[in-house]
Amino acid sequence: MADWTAAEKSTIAGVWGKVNVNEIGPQALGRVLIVYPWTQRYFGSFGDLSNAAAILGNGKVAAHGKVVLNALDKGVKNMDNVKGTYAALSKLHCVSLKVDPDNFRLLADCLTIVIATKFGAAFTPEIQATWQKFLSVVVVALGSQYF
Ligand code: HEG
Repeated sequence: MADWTAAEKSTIAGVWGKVNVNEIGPQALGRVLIVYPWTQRYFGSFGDLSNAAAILGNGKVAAHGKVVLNALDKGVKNMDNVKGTYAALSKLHCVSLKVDPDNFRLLADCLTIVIATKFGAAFTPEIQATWQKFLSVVVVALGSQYF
């Protein structure tokens, strides 16, 4: 899939090392559900998603945000085989969960925004570029079993 330079790998490891999954995961998924409300259709069993405060205070959203970011950890640790790492998860989202793969990009973008807000000036444009390259590869990998 993608070839990574040592500098890119180090940048990704650096960003990821500063991400608290338990904090950023809930915020990123919460932001997706608020900014793109149609994504709520996949989480019908999660209870109250009726407004931003309800979403950000929803324990099931928080728990699932952590699950998603813990899955991202696998990609960070397997940067040379991101596609293989997410093959089964892609199939699950396609066949069982029936998640429109466009939504992976939305989640990636919200995650970047949450990280940028948290890191501030330390999240330079160069770091952002490498980080978004990595997330793009993850998004493509998660969509790879759809066709
Ligand atoms: Mg998905 C379940 C990872 C985006 C909707 N997601 C899961 C699970 C993982 C995961 C690890 C648990 C799988 C299992 O039970 O074996 N999701 C994951 C990643 C990303 C992502 C890594 C993107 C980076 N997911 C995503 C998006 C949506 C979505 C954008 C919908 C808008 N995921 C979804 C749903 C479930 C999972 C509805 C089942 C949740 C449940 O019922 O607990």
